[in-house]
Amino acid sequence: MGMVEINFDGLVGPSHNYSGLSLGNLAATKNAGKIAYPRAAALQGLAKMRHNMDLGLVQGVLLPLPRPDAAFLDAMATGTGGGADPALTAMAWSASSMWTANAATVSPAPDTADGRCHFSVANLVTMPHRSIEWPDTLAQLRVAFADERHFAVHGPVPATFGDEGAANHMRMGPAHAEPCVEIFVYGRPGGRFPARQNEQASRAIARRHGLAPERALFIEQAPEAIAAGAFHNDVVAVANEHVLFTHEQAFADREGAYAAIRAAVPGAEIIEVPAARVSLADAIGSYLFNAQILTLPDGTMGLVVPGECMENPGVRGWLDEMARGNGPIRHVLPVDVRQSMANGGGPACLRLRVVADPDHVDQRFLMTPEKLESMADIVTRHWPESIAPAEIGTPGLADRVISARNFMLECLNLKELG
Ligand code: SUG
Repeated sequence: MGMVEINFDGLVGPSHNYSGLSLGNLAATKNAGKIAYPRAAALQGLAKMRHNMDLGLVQGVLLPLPRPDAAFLDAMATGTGGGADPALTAMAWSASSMWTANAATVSPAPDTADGRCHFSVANLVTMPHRSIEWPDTLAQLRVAFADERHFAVHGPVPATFGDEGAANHMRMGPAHAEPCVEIFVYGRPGGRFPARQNEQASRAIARRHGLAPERALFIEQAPEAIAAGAFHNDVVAVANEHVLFTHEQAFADREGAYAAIRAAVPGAEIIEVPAARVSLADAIGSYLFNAQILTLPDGTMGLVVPGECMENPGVRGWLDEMARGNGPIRHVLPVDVRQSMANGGGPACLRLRVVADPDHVDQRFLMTPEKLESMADIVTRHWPESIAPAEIGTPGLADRVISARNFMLECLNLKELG
């Protein structure tokens, strides 16, 4: 088929819950302790996949990791019964692997020295509940992208340096299948909230992926953006081909960042949303930038935004104007991912972008309309309808969560991930 962008969405796992585990993620903190709806959450995610498939795009999926994480509970020498530490229990139950933008950093084949698509699984060390994801994520990536003629899947960079994957990485250039410039955005520690992406981690990834120095830019995220709740760059900026869609306050040195991008990417178009039109608080509250910019089959671009953007008059007004204007993004496409949004995960968090020939990927991870229907059926039959905080850690629910995932693995013929 040739190289295309494939979005690998994380299927929302059956243990999806609101435990407020991410300091600096304002939505997750605000919704801590609420009742979660895993079945509705997974169906919303599947509907988003269907939406993008209906646009004529190739869609992939990554599966939830085994939860509760028994190996973690075992290593922490805490049981699952009465005396267990509730904080550790919540970590072991988190369905946070749904946000596959944090699974890995991906450098597609046209950008790398050996002409293979490179993956580095993210260590996610800043948040304890996320630091336990990478071994199972790595195992899954090694199955999905097993063909070593086309893919190289690396382990994490040392835990000394926090790495949160593609959420802090953008790629700009003439077209997905052509050599592009990779932009790594890192945070400087010392602010009110943790800076989750360390510059050294980003630089190590660029080196191990074999990016030519002139094809890698390293840009500091604005400390005020992190302090306002932009715990990843993809909460305030997103890029596609020659287009960067960004909030005015995304980068520490705005002018310097734009100049570097314009110098490295011929024809770069920067769509900046001024703070005077949409404040940082409104951008973060609506998740305007946690959007997918998709190149549609007719060559135009569409912006897949969370439905929440339509509820904020300032954001909506800005989007309406943009779509009517002469710019490269002509279609605004709202989707409902409210269950994920309440934990700080919008449309862009839920997907890992890979540029590859779909024929080279393990077909079990590629969606078809029939597969989507079968998966929706399993979710409807086996995913818990709701999870209240008091139920987290109970043996009955643990059994349901484990067996729900097993049904899905069976359906996709992926029992080796068990
Ligand atoms: O790491 N939320 C995730 C949201 C990740 C969003 N990803 C991107 N921006 N790409 C996080 O903060 C909350 C889970 C809880 O609190 O139970 C959580 O992990």
